[in-house]
Amino acid sequence: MLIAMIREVSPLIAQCELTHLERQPIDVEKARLQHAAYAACLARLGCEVQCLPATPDLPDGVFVEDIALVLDEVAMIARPGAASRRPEIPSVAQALEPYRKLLTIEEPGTLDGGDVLRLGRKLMVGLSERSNPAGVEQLHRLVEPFGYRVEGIPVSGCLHLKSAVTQVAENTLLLNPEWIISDWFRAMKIIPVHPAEPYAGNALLLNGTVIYPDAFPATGERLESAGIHLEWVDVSELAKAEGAVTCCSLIFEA
Ligand code: CIR
Repeated sequence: MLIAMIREVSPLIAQCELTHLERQPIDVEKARLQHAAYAACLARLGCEVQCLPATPDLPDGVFVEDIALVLDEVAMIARPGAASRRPEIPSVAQALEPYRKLLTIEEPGTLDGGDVLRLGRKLMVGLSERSNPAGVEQLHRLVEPFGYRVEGIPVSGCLHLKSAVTQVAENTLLLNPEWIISDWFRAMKIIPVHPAEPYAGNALLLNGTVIYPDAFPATGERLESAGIHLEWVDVSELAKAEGAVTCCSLIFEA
C-alpha cells in the first residue's frame, strides 16, 4: 500500500519562509481548497492519504516533504535549514515511526527533503541555502550501509534541488538548465522547462502519472509531447509560499 502523508494548510501560511520570492498576500481558504484537490489527486492515483496532526502555528507545516526522507529501509528525519521549520519535526517523526526505523540528521548538519532527488539507489542532494555539506555527509554515512550512494550538487538561483529538477518518467528528468546543469544526470533523458516558466521544474511522478501545476502550460505541453501523462492541479496559492507539488507530501510504501 502506498501512503501519502500530508498536513493541512496553516492559517499563518502567509508568514512562511521566503527565499527567492517577494511576499504576497495568500488566500488561506483558496490554498486549503487547492490542497484538498491535490490530496484527492494523490488518492485517485492510488495513495492512502494520511493527514499529519495540524500545526496551525507553524506557517510552513504543509510542506511536509522537507522534514523527512523515507526510503524503503529507513526514514531519515531531516534537520531543515530554516530554524523556524524545526518545530515541524516531532509530529512527522511520530507519524513515521510505525513504518520505518528512524535515523536523524544532527547539528551542525542541515538537510531539507526538497533537496533530495532519489534516482534508484542514488540520492542526489542539493547543496543549497537549506542543506549544508555536514548534512549531506551525515546522510551519506547513514544510508551507505543500505547500498545508497549520495552525491552533493551545488544549487543556486532556486530554493531546493527539486525546484530545478525532478523525475517525470523512468529514465527522464524535467530540468531548468538556468539553475542546474544537466551534466550531473548524464544517463538520463532531459526535458528542459520552457524558458518563460522558470519555476516549472517541480513535478510529482506517482504510479506512472505526473501531478503537475497548471501554471506551466508551455512546459506541460513539452511533457505531454514526450508521452507523459499529466494530472493538472492548481497550486497557485501554495506557490506564493515557494512550495510546489513534491513538497506537500511524503509518499512511501507501507
Ligand atoms: C520554505 O521556504 O521552507 C517554504 N516556504 C517552502 C518550502 C517548499 N518545499 C519544497 O519545495 N520542498
